[in-house]
Amino acid sequence: MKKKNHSSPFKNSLVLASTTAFLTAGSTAATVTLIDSSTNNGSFDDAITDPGNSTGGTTTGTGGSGGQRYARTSGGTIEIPGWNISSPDGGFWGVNHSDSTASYDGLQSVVVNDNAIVAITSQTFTGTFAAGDAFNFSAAFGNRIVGDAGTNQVAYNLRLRFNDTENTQLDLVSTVFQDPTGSYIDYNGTANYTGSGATEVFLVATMNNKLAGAGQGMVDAISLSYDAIPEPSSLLLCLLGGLGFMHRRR
Ligand SMILES: [Ca+2]
Ligand SMILES: [Ca+2]
Repeated sequence: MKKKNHSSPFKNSLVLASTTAFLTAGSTAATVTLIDSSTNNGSFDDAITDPGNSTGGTTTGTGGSGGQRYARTSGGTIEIPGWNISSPDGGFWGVNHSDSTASYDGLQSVVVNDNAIVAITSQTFTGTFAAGDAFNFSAAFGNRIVGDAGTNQVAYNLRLRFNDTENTQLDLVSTVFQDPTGSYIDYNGTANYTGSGATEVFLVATMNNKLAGAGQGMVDAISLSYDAIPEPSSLLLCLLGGLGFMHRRR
């Protein structure tokens, strides 16, 4: 025998109304953009004027299509808008554009040549972060083949570091990229903050090109934003409001 459905269409409509109110309240938390192509130089394309601490082993100039080029071969730091770029052990690395495959977004990207590891550190962002806050990210990782028959491997990592007592770190991406054709790949995703009480966060991107092959690694088009979890008090008020609405209508 078929079970009788005791729910009336009217009651179902009340549940729907309550659910809609809940979702509306939850979505009012604004997305805060920390890095994208137009915020804090996520495309690495902002004009570079006399980057600090770029003496010694530095070559500067204009890339093949008009982008700027600041490269180093002896360690140190290149300071560009929004970022500090450093290499602990030399090699050839920097902000570069020399041909049509060297940038994913605009004219400039960060490049690491063979036998170098590069750390790309964002400026520090302040906020009030709570466990569960969602950090949304994307980046394009490039593999540019330079005379090595497509064997080049580059290890890429994006990591968030928070200033809480737990020293929370979130690994957003950790991967080794090898593409015999030379190309970019897109990464995007979301990671939830797991610590408590952080008031500052910054992003560290690293490229390790000491793996197989002598090509170049590149990173471009980094974006980072976060959505704060709704305050518990507002969730509770919303839930109570929904229940009260249902009660009045019964
Ligand atoms: Ca770019
Ligand atoms: Ca390599």
